[in-house]
Amino acid sequence: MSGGPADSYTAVINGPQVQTPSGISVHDAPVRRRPTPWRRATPWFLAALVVVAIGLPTAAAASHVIRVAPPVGYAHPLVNETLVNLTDTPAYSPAYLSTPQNSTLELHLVNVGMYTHTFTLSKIPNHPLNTSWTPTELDAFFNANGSLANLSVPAGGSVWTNLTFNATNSAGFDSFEFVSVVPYQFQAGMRGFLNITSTAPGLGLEENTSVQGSSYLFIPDVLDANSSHFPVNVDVLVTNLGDFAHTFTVVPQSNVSLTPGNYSSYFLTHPPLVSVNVPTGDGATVWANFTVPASGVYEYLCQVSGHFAAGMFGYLYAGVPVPPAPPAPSTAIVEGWVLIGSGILLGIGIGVAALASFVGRFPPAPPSGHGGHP
Ligand SMILES: [Cu+2]
Repeated sequence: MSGGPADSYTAVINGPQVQTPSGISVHDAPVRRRPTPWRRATPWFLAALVVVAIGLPTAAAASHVIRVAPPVGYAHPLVNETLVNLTDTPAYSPAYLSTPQNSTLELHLVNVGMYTHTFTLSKIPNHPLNTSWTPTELDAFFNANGSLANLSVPAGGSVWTNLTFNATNSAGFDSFEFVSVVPYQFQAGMRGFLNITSTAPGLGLEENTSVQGSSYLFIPDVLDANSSHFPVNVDVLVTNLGDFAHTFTVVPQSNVSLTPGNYSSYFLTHPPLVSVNVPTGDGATVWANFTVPASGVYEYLCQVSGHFAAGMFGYLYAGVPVPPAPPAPSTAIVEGWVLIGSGILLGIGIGVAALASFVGRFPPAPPSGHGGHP
């Protein structure tokens, strides 16, 4: 960006010299070609332009990030028409999709970032891709195995696609990984999973959560089992995003909040609705299929020693509304300061330019030995 102004700067200085008629004596030239005040201020305007050039994209990026902040932590309802945002994090939001077998999933892919992303869906079910692969190795995998979808979505772009899952490409409880094959986006975490449920639409509910071993979290830590009839069957696909073993254990009574100190003794007399061991290994999955007896809020947690205390729990909202998503204040505050900083940079640039143009109005002191008179 700074190349443009620098080029025009050179043209302004060189122009009069190039056009100087050959008949004019050399010592006349400095007097006749003395820069006008505005031309003298040109370098300062260019300096201000550089400051502006630095400040503007930063400000744009900051406001952009605020706009695309994904609603982390909340489950999506089971629908066949699904909106997926592609962000510069880089990430998919949501990263977990589901559709019943023998259904068509209408995907609306919206790139809310400033970089191109792809939605590339692996053809091989239940086969997590290796995040330590290089971009070349990732390309080699898709070249060798093909893909169910491979869509490039440009910055600000929007693409619709229909994906049909039947006995040909999905035999049942399958999970297909989707990634961005733009170099280093998959490696930076741009991956998600499309899960095929065997639950017929309308007969039950299906949700997804994943466990993150490194920071002891369920993502999301809120599941929405939006049903009007009870009891209802709920299927939760749990995906391990880390290397540690975990459990997905649902408290049998609604509106009971256990603590790390009392959950073990509580479960002795109140067996969980379900408790599944989440297999170790990044991308490993297990289904938790259970029946929710009545509406209410059901806590779920990990029973591995120390994990609950470290924050590994969440809540399943069954037939009751999920509370609104909390804002993400930390990033907003940081980005607010970036905006303010950019504004200050812009102000300094304008101030420098104004001052320089004012100072530039005064002619320089005449050189010694050369009077202004002939
Ligand atoms: Cu755990």
